[in-house]
Amino acid sequence: MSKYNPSKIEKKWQRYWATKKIYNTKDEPSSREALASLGNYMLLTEFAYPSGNLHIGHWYAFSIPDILARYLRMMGYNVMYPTGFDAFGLPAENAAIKNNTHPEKWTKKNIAYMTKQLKSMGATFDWSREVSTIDPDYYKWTQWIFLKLYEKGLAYRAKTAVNWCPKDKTVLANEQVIDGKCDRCGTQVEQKELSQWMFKITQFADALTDDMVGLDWQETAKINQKNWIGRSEGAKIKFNLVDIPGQKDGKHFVETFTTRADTLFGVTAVVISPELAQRWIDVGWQASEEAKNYVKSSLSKRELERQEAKEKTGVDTGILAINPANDEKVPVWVADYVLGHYGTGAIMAVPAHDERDREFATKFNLPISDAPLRSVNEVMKLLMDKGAGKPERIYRLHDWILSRQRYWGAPIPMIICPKCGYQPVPEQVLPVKLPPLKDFKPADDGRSPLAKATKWLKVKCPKCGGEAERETDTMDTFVDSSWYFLRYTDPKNKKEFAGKDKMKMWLPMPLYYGGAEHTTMHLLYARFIIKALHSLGLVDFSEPFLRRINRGIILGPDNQKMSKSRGNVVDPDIEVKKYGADAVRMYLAFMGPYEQGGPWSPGGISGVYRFLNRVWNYVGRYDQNIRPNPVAQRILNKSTKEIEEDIKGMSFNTGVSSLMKLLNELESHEISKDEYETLLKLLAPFAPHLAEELWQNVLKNKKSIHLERWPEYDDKLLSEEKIKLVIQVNGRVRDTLEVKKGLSEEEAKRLALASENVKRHLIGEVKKVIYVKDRIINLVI
Ligand code: ANZ
Ligand code: ZN
Repeated sequence: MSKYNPSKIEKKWQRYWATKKIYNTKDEPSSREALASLGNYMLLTEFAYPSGNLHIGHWYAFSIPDILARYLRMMGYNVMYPTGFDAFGLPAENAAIKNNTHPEKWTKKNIAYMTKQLKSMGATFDWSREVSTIDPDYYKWTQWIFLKLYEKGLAYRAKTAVNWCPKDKTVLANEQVIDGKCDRCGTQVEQKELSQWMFKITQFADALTDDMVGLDWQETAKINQKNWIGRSEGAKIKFNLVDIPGQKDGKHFVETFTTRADTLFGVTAVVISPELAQRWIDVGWQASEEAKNYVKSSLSKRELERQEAKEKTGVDTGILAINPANDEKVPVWVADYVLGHYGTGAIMAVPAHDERDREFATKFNLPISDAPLRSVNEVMKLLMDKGAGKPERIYRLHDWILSRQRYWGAPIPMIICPKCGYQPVPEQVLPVKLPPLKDFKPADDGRSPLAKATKWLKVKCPKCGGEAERETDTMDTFVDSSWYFLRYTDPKNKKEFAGKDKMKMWLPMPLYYGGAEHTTMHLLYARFIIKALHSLGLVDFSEPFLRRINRGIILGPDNQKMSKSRGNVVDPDIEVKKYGADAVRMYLAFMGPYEQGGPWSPGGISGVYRFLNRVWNYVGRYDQNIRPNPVAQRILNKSTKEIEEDIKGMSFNTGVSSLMKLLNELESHEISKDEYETLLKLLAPFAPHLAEELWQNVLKNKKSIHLERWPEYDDKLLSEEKIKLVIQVNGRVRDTLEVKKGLSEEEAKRLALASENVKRHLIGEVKKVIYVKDRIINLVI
């Protein structure tokens, strides 16, 4: 037999699988004759953005879930494992700018190249269902969904404090600001007040929090998302103000948010945020120079910087507030430890019970009251009777700012008429196509480059027919990806984003793989969009992803994050050339628990490669004329169970070890055709090309191994498994018996006593028996 040559066989089988379309999923339950279908099963890995090249992380993301996809197919499920490209958005556009090309050209070129690379993985992708978010047939529905949300008031435009990235020259959502920096380019983000399009995600804040209970997600992912939404139960309490210099009437108040209404009698100050102070200044409060300067300098600081400051700072405003509980007058201070965009932007300070307030009071010599706590009921009743407070829930979550002042995105389908204001683009004329634009780079004035597409810009107002202009902002790319999984169920539909009958067959999704960084971005947005569509009656379910698995990260051989500058980047193309796709896939599976990832080891992959060579060479041991071998059968039976449980439990690494152990055990035996076939089927999900080559070319089977049924194991055979039991007398080995696994102490003792060799050494009575199940029995005399 020839040498194992993956580069030769892998391409060949990839072509064969594609021509035979064996991974194209039909909507109706599978009718493959050999398989009784167990039903539809959609599993998905987050689609990639066309960055240019597949890195090893992509391989980890896509080829490992493919093991499960293949196993489920062999079990008889009608499996859909689609993929596509998240091709609009900042990352693609920035990369294009860096490479001095146009985003459209760049993106399309990369999609073509990466598709080729993805195909070299030998995964079970159904390419007939591919979606790409830049396809007008796709973004037509992104725009349509926007319009539906707009109709119901879930999309709106308002002036708001926004994160502005000066480098990318666009607004970012809160989720896209990591430690005060732009998630895309790492630049320090600035705060601005701008009018933007927003989605009312906060309307679903409770559902997004509460519905997580029923989801099978990693606990850390649930906690992170819950904290991000940050529901807080408390009360809003109103403090009337005594006097404000420069203000005419005396009817002013400040509202505070507290989670500790029971501490109301211990309030010794009201503290407002610099943001709120600025609003007071804007409406005519004549603040002292000191206060004005303090507000100004605070506002130039980042929120994080303010929160992490070692020392509390602040200025007395000179204004007094009246505690509604006891009519006591307390000073109003402005201090930057109070955040402008949380709660009401003002607090009641209770130094006796709150750490931050205590630091503040200590620094500025404010009194610390020893008033006793009251019961929350008592306090709430008092406040409600006076109309000075009510229970309130607040959230850390803000509405999702979705407009971007960038070219490479789906245009927001709105029209601005000087007479009628904002008007939606009529549904029938969707999509609003992105106009070709040579000068697509972001502008310094904060206006979208689409303003330069003068012909495209001019449009008739759909309401009055007068001259109007199109909205020039495009949508955040997370809008595109918030619904793409729906489209896989019905990718060619011209009338709907997906037919309800089709969605019913596949969704909600049983299993979704992705990166941990998406917990507070994509996963949150997609859950919101589904809840919004559900509330509009457009989908039948309110949670898209029943089970979620965040994969680990592949590190460089030096145990560090891979990066060009460190020179520790592993290029999958090179590894595939050297060892073949099967070895790369199998090594990635073998590396460690999927949820942990780990460092790439050159020794590790060559070890897996040697194993595949051994499988290849083992074929020489198979002989047409060999009869079924009960020992080999028992070994295979046990391994089938082990490997099946490993795959089902996502323990792919132990699955590979089980395969290795299996080969070790089999290598000392000759096996029949049947047994050899079983071995190949167990190998098929892990090393699909090698298994196919041996299956069709050596065993001369006519159909693909990937259409075969997964081997069944016999539980009875497992319990009849034999082990070697060591028999000792007074701690010295006197015999070894091959016995049934799982013997009771009684049975073991009976067998031990029957051994001739043991009998010879048994002088006297057995006083004690020490029995270690399936290993040792020691008779003490
Ligand atoms: C009085 C009090 C007494 C408070 C006490 C706490 C303990 P969470 O759970 O995070 O919602 N707070 C309210 N708005 C704030 C803002 N904009 N910036 C900074 N702090 C703010 O925390 C709610 C508590 O954080 C509120 O309850 C308030 O302080 C403070 F013994 O009110 B508390
Ligand atoms: Zn009009």
